[in-house]
Amino acid sequence: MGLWIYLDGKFVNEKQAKISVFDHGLLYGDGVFEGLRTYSGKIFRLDEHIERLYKSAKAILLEIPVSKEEMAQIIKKTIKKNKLKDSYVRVVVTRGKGDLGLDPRKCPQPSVFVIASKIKLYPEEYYQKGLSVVTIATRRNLTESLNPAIKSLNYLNNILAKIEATNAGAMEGLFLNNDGYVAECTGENIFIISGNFLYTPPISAGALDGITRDTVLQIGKTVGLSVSEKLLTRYDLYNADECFLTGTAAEIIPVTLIDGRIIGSGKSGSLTCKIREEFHKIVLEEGVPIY
Ligand code: PXG
Repeated sequence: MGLWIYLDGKFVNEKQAKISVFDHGLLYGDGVFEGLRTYSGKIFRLDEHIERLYKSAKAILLEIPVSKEEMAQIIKKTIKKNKLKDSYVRVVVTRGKGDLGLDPRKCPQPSVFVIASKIKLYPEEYYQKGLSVVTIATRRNLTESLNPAIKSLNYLNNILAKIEATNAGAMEGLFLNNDGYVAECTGENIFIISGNFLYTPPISAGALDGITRDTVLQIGKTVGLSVSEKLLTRYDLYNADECFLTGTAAEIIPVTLIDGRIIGSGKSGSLTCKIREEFHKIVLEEGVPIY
């Protein structure tokens, strides 16, 4: 049967879900996207994801052809149509079809599509033993060039980083910004715990304003940690008691090896485990019901 895909106002079977070779999303990476999760039939932080999508679009002067309310309905309908309860949802808005040439004015009609599918997580063992991370030579895009706060279809900076990490035999790559401070990983934000402090780099260091990141900052406070956004160096990471990554796909995953340095006990720290438990409670309690 295959999945039902929402594509420009219609539901089509995945085999029929096709985009033109003249779409500037494909030709130039000109477009924006979001990745959401549903847990037990509820969409986690739907409004926040929609807000971020429209902010990304505004930053690249792309007018999304449906309202935020319509977008919320489209997302819900796509999940329903595929009868999913625990899913990963990808929302994409491309610049649309246009003649060759960079100028976005060549593209009169942006395309919107939504894929609701199953999510593949890291194998469970990594949530216990943690990931190995290496610093990569490729620097995070300058905020003044292609701001990492924009979730654009142009993810080559991240893909190059992922390739470097894989080539180095690590599970994830750590991005530094052009000043040498820690920015984020290829598709996750990064946190450390030192004593009673929970730290993560500020968005201005070259990170995406992660929705899981925001949730974890709130959880940190409720579990009694002093939470702060601070510029971090690799030295801070190497000497942290605990380190973990956050993202919609990975949720909260410990990091136990960075550039060959064992972090903390070398397995998931107790506070990381606690934050993860709290996160799992929140995703089941909160969220917008689909059914
Ligand atoms: N940094 C970057 C560069 C990301 O792309 C995050 C941090 C975490 O943000 P959220 O809001 O998810 O906590 C991301 C998110 C995918 C996929 O399909 C990518 C992300 C999220 C979900 C799926 O590759 N990136």
